[in-house]
Amino acid sequence: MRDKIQALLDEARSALSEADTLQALEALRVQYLGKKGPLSLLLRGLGQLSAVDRPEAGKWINAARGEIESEFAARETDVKKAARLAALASETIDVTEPREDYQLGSLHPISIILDELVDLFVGMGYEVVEGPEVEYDLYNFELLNQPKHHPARDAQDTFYIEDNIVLRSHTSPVQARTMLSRKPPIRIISSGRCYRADEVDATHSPVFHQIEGLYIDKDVRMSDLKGTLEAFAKRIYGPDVSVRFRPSFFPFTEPSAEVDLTCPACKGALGGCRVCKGTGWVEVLGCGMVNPKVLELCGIDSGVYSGFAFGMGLERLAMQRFGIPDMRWLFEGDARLMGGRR
Ligand code: 2NM
Repeated sequence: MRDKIQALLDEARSALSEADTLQALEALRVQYLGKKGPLSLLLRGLGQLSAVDRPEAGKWINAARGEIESEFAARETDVKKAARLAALASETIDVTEPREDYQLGSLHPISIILDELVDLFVGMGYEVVEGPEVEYDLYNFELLNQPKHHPARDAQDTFYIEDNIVLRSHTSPVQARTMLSRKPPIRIISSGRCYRADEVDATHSPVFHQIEGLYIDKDVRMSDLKGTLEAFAKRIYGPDVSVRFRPSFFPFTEPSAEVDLTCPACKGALGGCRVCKGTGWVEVLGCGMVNPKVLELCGIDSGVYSGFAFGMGLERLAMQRFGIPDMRWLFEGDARLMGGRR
């Protein structure tokens, strides 16, 4: 009996050591520990032994059963661990492996233009100032010499939140806030999203971006404005660009001017091109000497100080620079506009 059990143990052990899947283990479990397995048979056969031998034999059988069960458990742990290691090895993903069709993105055209302008004006000593996009009527209009019933305040052009609160229609309220809170010399640029109730088309968007500059000190003259904007034009468009000032009107500046540059696409060639509509010139910005009324409204003595201001739309600059024919392209998020390339 003892030998029989020992042989059975040896056999089970060697079978176990060769089982390397959970299925194989389960099959062996049925084979050795199942109701029809050898141990069960031996147990059932106990009745044929003498009463003297029976308890001893019962102990052996149960001890063998315990042994086999614990070896099964140990083997099961090993097999599971091996299976997990194999899975880890075969399912490994090398996240550093480069894709062949990798798309390199780039900044949005508006961001490229803005970064460049901020760089330029910061280099000239200007400081970037930000302000709220939801603005009081006071800062957006009143202090900028656009009293109630001024045509530019028409509800058709401006998004009203409440009677006296609007979505800013330009970034000038940031300039007004700065004039009120600081003493000259003031040399700032402000930029960001602006809002006007325009229908969407190839040249209009209800959300657009402006950058504006303001310089206030003693003895600031129109010639300073012209020099500053010529430096801006040559730095952004190259030394060959020509700058043209045309008289214009803005309520917050007097005198006011609009500034044209020789077309960056055709360089002002005779006959022009699509970008400049055949004129050889493109309009880039508005500017002027800050209206003394605005200085006074913003707490600056116009008898002592003078200043200039200028403002430009980033969409128009980006369209001219990158040859984008339709402003909607700037807002639609098409990856081709973001420099996606292989
Ligand atoms: C423009 C054109 C002309 C401007 C004026 C001011 C302020 F606050 F100083 F009065 N800020 N920006 C200005 C002047 C803006 O944009 C086309």
